[in-house]
Amino acid sequence: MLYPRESETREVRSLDGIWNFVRSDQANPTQGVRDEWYAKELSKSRPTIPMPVPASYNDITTDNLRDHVGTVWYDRKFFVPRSWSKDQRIWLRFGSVHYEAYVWINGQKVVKHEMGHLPFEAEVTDFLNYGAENRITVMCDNALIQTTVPQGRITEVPNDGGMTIVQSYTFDFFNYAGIHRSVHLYTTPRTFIEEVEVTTNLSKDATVGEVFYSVSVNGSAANEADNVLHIQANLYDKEGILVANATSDQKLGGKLQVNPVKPWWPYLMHSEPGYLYQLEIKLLATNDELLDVYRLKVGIRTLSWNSQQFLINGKPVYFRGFGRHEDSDIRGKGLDNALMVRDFNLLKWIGANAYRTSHYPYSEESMQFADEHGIMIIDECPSVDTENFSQELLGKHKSSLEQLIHRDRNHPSVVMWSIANEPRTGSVSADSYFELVANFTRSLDKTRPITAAIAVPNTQDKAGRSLDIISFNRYNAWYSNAGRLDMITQNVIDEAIAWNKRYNKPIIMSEYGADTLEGLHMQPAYVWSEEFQTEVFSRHFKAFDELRKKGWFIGEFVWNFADFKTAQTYTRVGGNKKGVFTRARQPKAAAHLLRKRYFALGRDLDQCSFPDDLFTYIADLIS
Ligand code: GCB
Repeated sequence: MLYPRESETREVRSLDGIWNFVRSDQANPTQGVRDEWYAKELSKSRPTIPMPVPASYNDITTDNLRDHVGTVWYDRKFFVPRSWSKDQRIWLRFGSVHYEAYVWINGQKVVKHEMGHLPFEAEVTDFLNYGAENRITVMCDNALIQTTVPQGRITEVPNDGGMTIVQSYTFDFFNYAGIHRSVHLYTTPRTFIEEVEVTTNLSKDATVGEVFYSVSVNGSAANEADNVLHIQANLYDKEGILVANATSDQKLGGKLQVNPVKPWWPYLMHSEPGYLYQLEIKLLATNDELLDVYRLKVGIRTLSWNSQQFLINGKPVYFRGFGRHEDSDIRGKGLDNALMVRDFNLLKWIGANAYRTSHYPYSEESMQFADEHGIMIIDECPSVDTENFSQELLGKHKSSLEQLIHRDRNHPSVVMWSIANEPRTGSVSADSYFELVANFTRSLDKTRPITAAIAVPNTQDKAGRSLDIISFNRYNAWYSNAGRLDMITQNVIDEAIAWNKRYNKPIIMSEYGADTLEGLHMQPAYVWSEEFQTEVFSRHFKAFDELRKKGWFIGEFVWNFADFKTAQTYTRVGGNKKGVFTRARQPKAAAHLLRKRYFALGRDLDQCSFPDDLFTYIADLIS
């Protein structure tokens, strides 16, 4: 699915802003559908409150909307210009609604979509009033059950006043809900470019680059025998200079060659990381009439892997990064450009070259940003704590990967697919389940390796054989042997070796860390203090350096980039505090240590230079 972009043949309009909002009665979640609230303005059925889009709705009000379970409703009005009635199509596109969405335009149902964190769209050409006012209504359901991705449970339990509905889930982040990303209306010509798939290659000496593109076209002209559509593809460098072009003869795909090429490199692996070309795809009719134009950024790079290494452009990669969350005060999981740019500034400040989109796909805007800044992404689907493996769950799990790969396959920053976080891979049914999920993923994209972040002991795991790279999560000195800093280094070494021995594949430690309350200081280190987090990191670094010598240990990912909100439990003080940064995106003490390590690794492995302020002057004697 293509990101909505303007061009000489396309217009894009945002529907972001303040919408009207109604919550359904928890005990009666389908009432709005039965009573057809979508048939007229919501305010005619129920009192509405203002609700920002994009944002999670949970933390906006001062009442208990935070813990609402079930359906909520949004609506707003918008104008469609008269000029849009001309010979073209109009599309309505949501960047994401969590978890399930039903959408009506002027009272007519146009689309239903299940799965948070992923875009969906519908053609609304025939539903709109042109040169007039229109109404969009959205019903969003946040209920998670055993066959949703991720899974949860809805139970009815007694409370002080009678019975109430409770949502529970085992995953460790708040089930924020609502219209999380932007809503767009956009136009395309009647016959238009529907999909573009790009893959790239480099010559052995990395001087010549190849861009393979394949286009799918939708529209009546595509089916007319006498109208042989073709593609003109132009590739421009960063300065806007045309460096390659091709006209495909009666085909909707082809190859561009760039010589000399500037490959896409990760941050700190090269002096010019994140180099992007612009690919211009022009759809032409037989008579060379221009039907549609779509432009996208392309990074030219290769990925390869074997039983020991993961390589980019032929060079072994050592990942130094984070598990993260899309999470912030007030807006929850709502897209926020200020937060996104701040986060990338912090990632670069700290010298990270990668993150995992734990535990669901992140915004398309952040994927584009990662391309531009050379941050490698392990792209995770929304399957967390996967258990009770059923056919229905399998179908939805596969669908989440299909949607994810279609959305993200053209991003050079995406270097790996993660098919689950901490699935219960000790159970017998996990074996065939993950084989099916991994094979399905491979059938959609063979150019990237597959991983999953596993937490069961390696002796019990049944998924690793289906993966290309093994990632494991472990909390030494926290969930096991709490406070025992002397029980980290050897345990990490032993466990990584055991994983490698069992599967003979590259190994990543995809989570480690300790909850840390900003401002709590204790010497000697004590759990929850800043000193403790710093020590926990340092003991892990020691293990990682031992493991790096073995050749198959390829990365370290701290849990977590920033503090984030979770469900309420007695183990969480205002949320999960394992952030290296606070929820307000300020560094804790351990951030300064991590920064020194990540830059030291960058200098050692990739010859990057140190930032001037990496070390604080102490005395002439020490440098
Ligand atoms: C994990 C999970 C992550 C949690 C983390 C923790 O293993 O993958 O979602 O937040 O542990 O802090 O407990």
